[in-house]
Amino acid sequence: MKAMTLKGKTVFITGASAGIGAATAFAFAGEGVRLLLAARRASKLAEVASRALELGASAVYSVDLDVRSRRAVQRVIDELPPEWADIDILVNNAGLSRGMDKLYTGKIDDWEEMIDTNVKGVLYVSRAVVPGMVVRGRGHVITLGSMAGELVYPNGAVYCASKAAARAISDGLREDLLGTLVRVTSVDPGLVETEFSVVRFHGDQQRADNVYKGLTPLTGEDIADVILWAATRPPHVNIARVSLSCVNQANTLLIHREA
Ligand code: NDP
Ligand code: 8X3
Repeated sequence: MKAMTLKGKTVFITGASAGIGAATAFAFAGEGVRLLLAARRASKLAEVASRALELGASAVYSVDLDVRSRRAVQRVIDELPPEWADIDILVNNAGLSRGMDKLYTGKIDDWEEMIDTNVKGVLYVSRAVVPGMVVRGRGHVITLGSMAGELVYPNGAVYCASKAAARAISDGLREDLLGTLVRVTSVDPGLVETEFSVVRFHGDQQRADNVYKGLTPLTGEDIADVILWAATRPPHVNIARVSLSCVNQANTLLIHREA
């Protein structure tokens, strides 16, 4: 069977203002989709929107959204203009890590932010969007998990737990959607150089750069490529999970760095 064409489909990407989300917006734009983009930084989102239009998106609608707010998520979905309401593909990408601390001395505010964004945010957005997909009899939910959800690393227990939860949510959603034509995919990367580590270390660029020192990390474009590939498989094919890393990384604990 032939790959699916996405022209004219409505693709909703959370966390589209930077990194993997922005790269995914650009990759989908090249397919002529209609892009619904969400994040908190409206000015960054506007830059992504205008580049996406240059790259071929047939239309872009941007929303200022904090996925941690259950009410805001529901309001944004409920108040979409009718021509944007039928979401074909949801990319649950908004997410972050905060800090690297031993669990027993960790900052509870950091924990709350990670769990509220990476777990509850994915749940709120999926809960608001998926019922429409079920009614329309088609759809695809693609969620960013992580290699961190497969193997816990020291000082990262809460981030790793949030990504293990994201994976469980994808697996459960796939089971609960059985009998519908809605597909569910978890994309689980290793180290990707984006704003991720700068955010984790609260703006400490030097510390963030050290995360990728001596290796060639994945890029946002590498992940966007996988997301687009999963979305364009023939309609009877469901890519359940893709785990990928740069060649310098075997898992979260085993990384080769050149001196
Ligand atoms: P970036 O920091 O570059 O981008 C994160 C995006 O998420 C930004 O657009 C940010 O937008 C958005 N975001 C964060 N919090 C919220 C919120 N509360 N509401 C709405 N949007 C939010 O990181 P990445 O692109 O690397 O991360 C994207 C996803 O990929 C995350 O889920 C991350 O866990 C996952 N991932 C990343 C890996 C990596 O090594 N980089 C590896 C594996 C998975 P804004 O601040 O404008 O709201
Ligand atoms: C991000 C990858 O290994 O920095 O999910 O946690 S890692």
